[in-house]
Amino acid sequence: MSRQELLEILRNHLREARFQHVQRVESTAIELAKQNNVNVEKASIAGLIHDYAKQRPDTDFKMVIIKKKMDPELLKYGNAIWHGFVGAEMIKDELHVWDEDILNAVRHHTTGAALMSPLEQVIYMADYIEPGRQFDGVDKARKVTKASLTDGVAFQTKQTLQYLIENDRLVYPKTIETYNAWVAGHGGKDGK
Ligand code: DGI
Ligand code: FE
Ligand code: FE
Repeated sequence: MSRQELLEILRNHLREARFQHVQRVESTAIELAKQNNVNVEKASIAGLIHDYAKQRPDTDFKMVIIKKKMDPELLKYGNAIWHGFVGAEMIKDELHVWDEDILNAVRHHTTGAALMSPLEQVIYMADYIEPGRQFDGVDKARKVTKASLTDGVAFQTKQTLQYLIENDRLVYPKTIETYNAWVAGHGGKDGK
């Protein structure tokens, strides 16, 4: 499938604001890929498709979780967690993307993971710092990520967990694994 064909599919799947977001994530991912010796074409594809499933109804996600015998714990969560983990399955079935590095970048773009390939790190960060993002600390996040991709991952992970706790949100276990590996494991007093 050409980039143009993929863009048409995404345009039909996503609301305009979300369609613009994924194109900004693509540009940011390409930039980060070049700076970090990551495959630029994979960064482009993963950036474009990372939110492919974001606008699907909850019933679609629940059906896939059950049909594919995914972890039933997933059913306790919602769109924020499903659109990555379950979205990757929809991408395989509907877009026929089979590259596991790209699929893992989609799976882990919201929660991160203890082990993330450089491509996964690029997509995790590009989604967080793309030029349309506006939140307290985004400029710091951009600066840290430009200096060091892995420091960017640690920065986002800490901010996100703090945000979830402050708002009494359900924390997906993978989010805690990411925190333990990337924040507590790096220079903290329990760290290596
Ligand atoms: O899809 P986007 O809006 O572009 O961005 P995203 O996929 O990174 O989603 C961000 C949202 O996901 C943000 O509101 C925080 C939320 N999130 C991240 N980790 C967790 C989480 N929500 C819950 N409930 N639990 C988590 O562990
Ligand atoms: Fe997302
Ligand atoms: Fe996104």
